Amino acid sequence: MVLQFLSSQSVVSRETGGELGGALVGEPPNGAIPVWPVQRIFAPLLGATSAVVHETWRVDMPVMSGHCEGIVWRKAGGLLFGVIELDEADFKASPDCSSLQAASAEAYRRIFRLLDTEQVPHLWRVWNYLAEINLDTQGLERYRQFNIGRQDAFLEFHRGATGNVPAACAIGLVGGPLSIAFMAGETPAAPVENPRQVSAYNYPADYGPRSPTFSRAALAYLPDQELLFISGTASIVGHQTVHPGDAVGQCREAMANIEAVLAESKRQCRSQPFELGELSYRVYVRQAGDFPAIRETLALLIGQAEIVYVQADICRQDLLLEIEAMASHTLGNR
Ligand code: 3EB
Repeated sequence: MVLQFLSSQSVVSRETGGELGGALVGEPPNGAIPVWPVQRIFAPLLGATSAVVHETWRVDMPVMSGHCEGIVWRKAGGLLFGVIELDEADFKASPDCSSLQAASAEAYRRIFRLLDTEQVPHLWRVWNYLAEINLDTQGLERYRQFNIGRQDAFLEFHRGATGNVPAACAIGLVGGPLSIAFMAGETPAAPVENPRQVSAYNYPADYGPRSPTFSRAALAYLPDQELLFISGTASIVGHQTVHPGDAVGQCREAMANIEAVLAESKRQCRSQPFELGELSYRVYVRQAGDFPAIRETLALLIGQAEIVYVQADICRQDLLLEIEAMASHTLGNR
């Protein structure tokens, strides 16, 4: 089986076969949205010629569809892609647990139950979006509330919250539900960490009562394919934000981090080493005004790569951008 990632600025809501899932980034579309699991990321695109980008994961074999506890999912060849959207208003807050924390824990519990049932236990990559990520409510920033709920669910399902955790991103939107998309497999992914950064799951308590549960990158395997998922990567060295207020400085530092992750992945990967120029990128920019300088900086560093720019909030108030990326290699097994 071959897994393909496609990005399109034209409408692709008609099924042509093999669609596993995807994302729709930009303005809410006028037309129909696909019937396969699609994460809706309503945030302005920057520098794009269309108002919306459709990203699709496709395989060359029949897919199975299902829905369970609010998760819409599809599965093929030992691979499962799903999307869950939860409305925080459906979760009751208590003095020691905000509705976002409760919704986050519940979303992950449902995901873990589904993965156990469908026998694709290994979470490879998770895409997390929440409204007002930097807002303080009940005395705690919402991103930190999300981190408590997420970690609780990992521990409750005996998955551990360090080491073998998925690649991820956690991004703030203006409004909308808690939205989580995930890709999981029958076989475990190999986590990759960044020697320039403290592993996020070991961040000190200055960044919240519970550490974020994600790895810097993951190498995942299909029989004939090696996938590299690089998590949201920001201008953090050690555990500290560097270049506050300097979007170009943050952009260069984030790319230095991605290069460090690539160098680490080189030591672990089974195919040819992954290189900067072959990755597909999604870049989240906090302030639209920083976009031209960031685009220029990245053009010098990575040239002609495929880059989708999105205006969105990052999980620390002082971070101005975050860059995630992925790529796939064929394995020469046969
Ligand atoms: C960082 O390195 C920046 O909480 O899932 C990047 C990727 C970040 C994933 C997450 C957070 C997450 O800490 C923020």
